[in-house]
Amino acid sequence: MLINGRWTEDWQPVQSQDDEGRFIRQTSSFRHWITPDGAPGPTGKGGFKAEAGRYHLYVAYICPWASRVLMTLKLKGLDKLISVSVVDPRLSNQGWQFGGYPGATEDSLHGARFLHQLYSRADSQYTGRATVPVLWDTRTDTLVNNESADIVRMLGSAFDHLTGNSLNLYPQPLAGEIDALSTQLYTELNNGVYQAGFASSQLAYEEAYHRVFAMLDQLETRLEDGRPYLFGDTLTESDLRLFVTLVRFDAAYYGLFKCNRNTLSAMPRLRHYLRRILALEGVADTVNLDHIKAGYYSVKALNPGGIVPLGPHSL
Ligand SMILES: N[C@@H](CCC(=O)N[C@@H](CS)C(=O)NCC(=O)O)C(=O)O
Repeated sequence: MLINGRWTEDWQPVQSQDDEGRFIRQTSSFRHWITPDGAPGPTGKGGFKAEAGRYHLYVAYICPWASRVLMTLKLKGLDKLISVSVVDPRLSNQGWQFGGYPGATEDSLHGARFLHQLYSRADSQYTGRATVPVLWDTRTDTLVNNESADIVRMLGSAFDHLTGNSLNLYPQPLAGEIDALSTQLYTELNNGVYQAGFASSQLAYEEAYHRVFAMLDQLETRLEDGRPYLFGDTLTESDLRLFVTLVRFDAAYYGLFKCNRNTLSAMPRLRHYLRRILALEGVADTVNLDHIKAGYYSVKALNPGGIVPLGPHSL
């Protein structure tokens, strides 16, 4: 991680943990918002006006949080207004790095070798981990926001006057329910699989395992009435949250994270739901199964030999 803007030790997957060995994820620290006119958003400072060609996004295809931002970019037709760099899926001793892997890119803005260089460029005293996604402002040469929940929300509406895209992933009448379900999806599932995978005690692993499958069972039941999306006919942020974990489940979480009561392919409604979202225009471009497998299985603490499983071959 970075301490006062300097890279200090080899990258480790576990960020912090509690006394019982439960994995704890770091909270994000750059929280400015792009808005239509540059007025300040709910957090951070103003000055980040929605403009074509001004912003750049750094992502990893392996990362579910970065991927939901990429999905938003595609679904909202923003990929022509906001450029993207993709890190190498394999974590190095200095965390995310650029180039050198099929489908990854260089840092087209700064030519950085490691993602952490962007964090210390934005804040020379930054202390913390260098995570994806990163939303970068080329005008002021700084990091706007590194919290995917914020980025999904702001990309969901800030550029609508420029794109004419009216897809609303956060409709006001559903806002309360979306927030409640999103919190539950995050704790039980999106982060729940990581808590199973990175648990450092049997107790912490089993707790997380049971919570993951209780949530999946609950979702399988929710889809029983044939609804296409979690809230019926309307695709929302919650569907993006769920999709990114489902699409990684059989390839990474089932094996590497020991979430192996059953594969997702054994849950017919969730499987159909996954395929339905994957078929939406642009979404398949955000899913790279090869990066997902290579990335997760590069975490030496969980897979010291670095062997990447051959299957599954498709979703
Ligand atoms: N709160 C962040 C979490 C992002 C996150 O944890 N990203 C992971 C990859 S899935 C990461 O970059 N980890 C690198 C590290 O912790 O050093 C968000 O949702 O945007």
